Amino acid sequence: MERKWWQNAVIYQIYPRSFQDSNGDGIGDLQGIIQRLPYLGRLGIDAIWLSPVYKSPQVDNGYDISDYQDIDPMFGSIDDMQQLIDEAKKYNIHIIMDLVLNHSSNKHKWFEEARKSKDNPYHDYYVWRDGKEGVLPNDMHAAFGGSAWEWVPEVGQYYFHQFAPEQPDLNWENPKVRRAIYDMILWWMDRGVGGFRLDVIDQIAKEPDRKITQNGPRLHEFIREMSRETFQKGNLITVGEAWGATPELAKLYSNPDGSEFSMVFQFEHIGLDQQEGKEKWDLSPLPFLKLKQVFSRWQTSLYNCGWNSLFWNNHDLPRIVSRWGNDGKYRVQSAKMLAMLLHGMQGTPYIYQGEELGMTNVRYRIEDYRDLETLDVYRERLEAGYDKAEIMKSIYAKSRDNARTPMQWDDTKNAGFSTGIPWIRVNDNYSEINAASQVDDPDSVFACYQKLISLRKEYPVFIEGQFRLLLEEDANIFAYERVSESQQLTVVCNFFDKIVPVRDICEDKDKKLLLCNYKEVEENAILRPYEARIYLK
Ligand code: TEU
Ligand code: CA
Repeated sequence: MERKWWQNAVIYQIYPRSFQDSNGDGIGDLQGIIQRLPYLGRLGIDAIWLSPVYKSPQVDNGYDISDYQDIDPMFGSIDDMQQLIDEAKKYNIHIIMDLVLNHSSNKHKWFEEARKSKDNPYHDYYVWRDGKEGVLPNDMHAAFGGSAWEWVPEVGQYYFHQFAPEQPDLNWENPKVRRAIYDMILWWMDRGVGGFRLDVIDQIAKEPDRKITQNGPRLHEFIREMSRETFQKGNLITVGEAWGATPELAKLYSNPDGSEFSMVFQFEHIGLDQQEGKEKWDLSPLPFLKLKQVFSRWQTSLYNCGWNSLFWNNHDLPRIVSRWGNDGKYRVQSAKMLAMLLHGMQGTPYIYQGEELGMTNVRYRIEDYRDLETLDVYRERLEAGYDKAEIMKSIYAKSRDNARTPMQWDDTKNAGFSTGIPWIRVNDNYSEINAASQVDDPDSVFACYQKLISLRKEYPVFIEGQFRLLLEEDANIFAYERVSESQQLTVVCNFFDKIVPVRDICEDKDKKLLLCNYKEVEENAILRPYEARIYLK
């Protein structure tokens, strides 16, 4: 298999506004990230996925872009951005920019022109429908609540927005829009970025008259054109966010011929702990056997014909140690187990800021939440008569702000994140959970991630080995093997807080223990709470 650099790589996602503040305004920024490059170099990651830092009114924390080729002053300047790209290279770290191409901000000059009149040259950069005020084109809903249609009296039309009204959908049917986007991507490539993450990319070929949002008929045509016109001119990593992806579609998205992307983020595992056909707020216990089946299907489906991304967390998701691990007595063991389980699989692993420390969810008063999606659901469900305690239970479990509390650097004020007042409250547990207390501790969660990153570089079987699920029906253990011509990995994880028997998997004397999340293996025949082991043969 001709290997690409990103197949050996481990990617670290930074949510800039919560990572490191360098000028005391309580908001993380680019100079703060530059200050923390030595920490990221020590962790051993190969690239940073940077959530948006472009000019933006910040309605959706930067996922509403008003200038794709300039940096919002709250994060710094375009010179700071270039400095980060150049400085990161000294640590062999590529910078991956987050491209939000499904929609722009309503403050983008394109939209400000487009809304002036129907014959404005930018009008068809967006998706408009004639209508009468109060008579919606159809009953489509937006992801952040309310109708997907917004009335503009000046033109006597509605525009389409899959997200907030301040995030009007771009019209990809218009070749001028596509050309402007490709020129912008090439501009970033010329500045030396190492790749792109493409926000909700499977929603760009929308057809609202047929109520199509994901996987529209022209989607792969648009993606292939964009790839030809831009990505294929460089040696980039490209990862598309595709909530509607299936393994079959992922074979197109991550075709080794490079015709579309390197890989996609698919979310089948992420949706498992919500009630069927409902929203993420409608909680349901994790079906563990199904989790194993989902991972196994994605691993086997893409083997030798595509490529997986591997992730538990991102800036939209609750923190995995609270979600499917144990953020109390077994926080360290379960955080390590989840890391070992994921990093032993085939694909490119993504570490979300703070995941490498075992950072946890929060339980704030509603006044302390900042995310519009959280505040929308609180208001909507209160108005709909839901019990307030039930609403807060959903918010504690699934609010995106769980991932957006400031990075916990040390046990000084504001966890060393800012000398000012942080834009969002720091998690109260920062004095126990922080980088300073872990970077020199060989038994820390941080050290476990460092080890996993180095093992991936040392043993080719992590990259090449064929995945096979073991103990498929075991209700407590997630075990699999990875087999290449010369090596074999066996990964065995107890997913729960109790002692469980493990049959002969660990008995094989030819297997060398590469990593365990307890100080040592006492008894081969059992796994302690959240115990995980990686063997090499
Ligand atoms: O997220 C896409 C998306 O669908 C998520 O908003 C998801 O539906 C939600 O988080 C589940 O609770 C991307 C970005 O990652 C997200 O931060 C943006 O808000 C969204 O697109 C709009 O750009
Ligand atoms: Ca700042």
